[in-house]
Amino acid sequence: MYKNPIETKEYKDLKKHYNSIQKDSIRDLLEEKNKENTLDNFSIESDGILFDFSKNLITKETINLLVKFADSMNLKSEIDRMYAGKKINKTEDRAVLHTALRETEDKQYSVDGTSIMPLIEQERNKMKNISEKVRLGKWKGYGGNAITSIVNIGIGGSDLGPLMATEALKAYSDRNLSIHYVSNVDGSDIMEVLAKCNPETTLFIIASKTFTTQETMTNANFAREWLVNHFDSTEAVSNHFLALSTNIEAVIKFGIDKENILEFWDWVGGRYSLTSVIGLSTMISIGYDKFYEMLKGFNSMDNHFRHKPLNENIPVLMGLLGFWYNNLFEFDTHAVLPYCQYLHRFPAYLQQGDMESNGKSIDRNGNKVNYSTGPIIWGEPGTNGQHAFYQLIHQGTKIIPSDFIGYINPTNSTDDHHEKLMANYFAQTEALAFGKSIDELKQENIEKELIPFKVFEGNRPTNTILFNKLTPYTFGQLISMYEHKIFTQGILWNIYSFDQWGVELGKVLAKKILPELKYNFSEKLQHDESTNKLINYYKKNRN
Ligand code: G6Q
Repeated sequence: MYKNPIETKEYKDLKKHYNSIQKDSIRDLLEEKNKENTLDNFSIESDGILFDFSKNLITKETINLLVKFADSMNLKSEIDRMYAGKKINKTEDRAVLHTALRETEDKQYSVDGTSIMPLIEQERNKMKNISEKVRLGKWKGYGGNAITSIVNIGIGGSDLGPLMATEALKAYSDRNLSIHYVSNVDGSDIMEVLAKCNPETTLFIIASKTFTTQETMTNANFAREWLVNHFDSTEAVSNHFLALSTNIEAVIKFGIDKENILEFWDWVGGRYSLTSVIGLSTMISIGYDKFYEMLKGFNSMDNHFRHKPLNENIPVLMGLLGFWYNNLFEFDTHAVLPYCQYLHRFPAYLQQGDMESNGKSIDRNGNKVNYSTGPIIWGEPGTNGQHAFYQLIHQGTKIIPSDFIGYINPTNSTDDHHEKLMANYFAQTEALAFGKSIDELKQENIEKELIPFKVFEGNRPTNTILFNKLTPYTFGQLISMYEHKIFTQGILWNIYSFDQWGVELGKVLAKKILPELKYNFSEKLQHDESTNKLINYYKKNRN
């Protein structure tokens, strides 16, 4: 039996502590009441990352109690169980070993008593060979032309990770190659991408763990037809199609050559698969060496998470602070705000990582939970978000704890863009924490009637995450950091973070309705009245 978190003594102690400090402000906590709360107590520097959590509604005692709570939920031994290859994804009877994918030293990871390191190395070498061949112009299409466009067809975990990473690391990419991503079963997605591609020079990567996903298979078949029509030969498929999958049989059935299949395994979850062969499009874009550098960054943070004591452990502290706000203050959402244009898809990626992992309401004992679990994750890059939704974060009725991610050195040297970007970055967390008081406004001679509208209460919690520069290495550290935050919270909430039955249901339901949408389907619809009516309206008006 796993413990119900809110029935532990440690949670109750936390709750008592919350009751005693909940009315305090960040300003008081940081500046006045508790002089021992110096920045040193609330920031961690590790392998080039500064994680500053001083602008939170916490005292040192909060952190002590949160860490004790994590201990009571056996966080440390659960981390060890993951690394030991135990089948912690119980409802799917699978181990969870994405950390092995970025192991750069010769550590032994095994599943069911068999080492998985040789498998990982074998596939990584295949990725290396393919990406080098493409990047050197040696991968030729059926007509003898070098490949210049890569189209990754996949969805969810087989799309968001490589897409986000390729965008994030664009500055390190080979600009002679264009990398595209098709995910949606809205045909406009693939049509717009194909319009930019020449069949002679296009390589399709079909990325699907199961190789049965409706969206991906529809787009893959469409792409295949587009290519075969052009060359008027099915033989062309071997020069233009690769597959990344765990389902080798289905790939072969689709018609992709065995040597063009890169494999991964059921102990790699879709949303944790970026460092598996699913990252091939990113490797083609930035090259093997940079990809390997990225893996090292991942590995550095993996080791930090695995070995650091809980109170010095960045992902653990992020997870605990999230728990503090989610379960004690009952704040429902969490914003992730990268001050970095290259990370513009990071919030979307994290939405899947976090919400698909911890959006659960059944605990590991199979019981419905009686407490809140995963928050709503959202965000946009700064400063764009400042001109859109920050109004609500500053002055709305909802409190939204936020992560501010920034880089000390810019990727591109321009005039003073970067100082302006970072001035905003620092100013926002300052304003969110300390606000603007009536007295300050009076001192600024603001008209009396306008003062209430211009008051900022402040007291909005933020984390400041500062890296030296966006490189493949620091990018790896960042992603791993959030992956382990998600793991931590799953343990604190006593839920299974690595299954996704909610996603599976959608896959089944859509398959049932599909034949009913055909014009010649004449049987009586068997849905509820609302759905029947909508389907009939659709069919009546479909050209
Ligand atoms: C990820 C989820 C889900 C999955 C997609 C695509 O963790 O399981 O997002 O990645 O549904 O699945 P396939 O890779 O099997 O096509």
